[in-house]
Amino acid sequence: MAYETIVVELVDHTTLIKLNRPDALNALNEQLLSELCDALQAAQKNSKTRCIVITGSEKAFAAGADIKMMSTKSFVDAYMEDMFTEASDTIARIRKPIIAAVSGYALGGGCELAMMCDFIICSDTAKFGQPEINLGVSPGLGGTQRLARFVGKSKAMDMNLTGRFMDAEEAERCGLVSRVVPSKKLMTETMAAASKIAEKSLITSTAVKEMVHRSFETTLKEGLLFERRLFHALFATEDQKEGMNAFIEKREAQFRDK
Ligand code: DAK
Repeated sequence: MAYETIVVELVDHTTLIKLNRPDALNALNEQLLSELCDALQAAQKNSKTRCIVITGSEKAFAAGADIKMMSTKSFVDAYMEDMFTEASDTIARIRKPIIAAVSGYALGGGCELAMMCDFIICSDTAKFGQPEINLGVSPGLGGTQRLARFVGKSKAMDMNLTGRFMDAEEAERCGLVSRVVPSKKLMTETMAAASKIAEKSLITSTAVKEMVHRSFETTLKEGLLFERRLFHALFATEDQKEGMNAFIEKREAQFRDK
């Protein structure tokens, strides 16, 4: 598929997806989301891809869903088209690790897209927000749900009710992002993190992703059982033998995803 709103590149074992609607600060429209989903599914299928990075431009990761596209929609349009549900489900079904590299604005659907990734690395220029309330709507892709789980009720209420933006330092302090790096180093740091992940057994990184995601879906007791059972299952892999033998033999492990 030839893409018009994203740029996709395979760098070593990382599929790098760059949102590319500079005139609209990467606002998410149907075409962009459809191309993003296509690229993610292709990366999931591509045996060379072991990690995925989604990024935007220096000015904006994404300034939200496309307001111009949404402005004329009626309730019936939004409800019957089930706007964005397919994209949201598709992103959630990707099993390989996904990192969001955020510079500049990550607002509304942009903040929600970043939160759908497995973790966020941001530059010191990043600004996160759920300003939908200023448009007379609410978030629709997790801005009230994921944000509350990630940063707690008080901050989620503050962000969603006032529509204010959160800077990078606050985002790191409250656990929304895993690291803040200088703007110029955003892509090198993120790609280095992706390379680190790519070195691991894909079976293990897939299992770990599933385990952490399960922690948001279930009770602690069930989550711990799920973790333990998958942990037990990993002893059936050659990669477990290789990883442990490599440690004992004081050498780097060579994982083969077997
Ligand atoms: N949509 C469309 N165009 C946008 C846009 C957006 N979200 N954000 C920016 N742009 C466009 C601007 O209109 C402008 O285009 P031209 O006027 O040049 O044609 C261009 O990008 C540059 O923007 P500015 O001139 O405004 O640039 P500034 O540096 O002055 O300001 C800004 C940057 C990010 C502070 C400002 O652009 C801004 O406030 N943007 C809107 C942010 C926002 O409100 N985002 C939330 C959007 S609502 C759903 C699920 C999710 C959602 C909806 C439905 N369902 C499941 C149904 C999500 C909703 C949202 O995200």
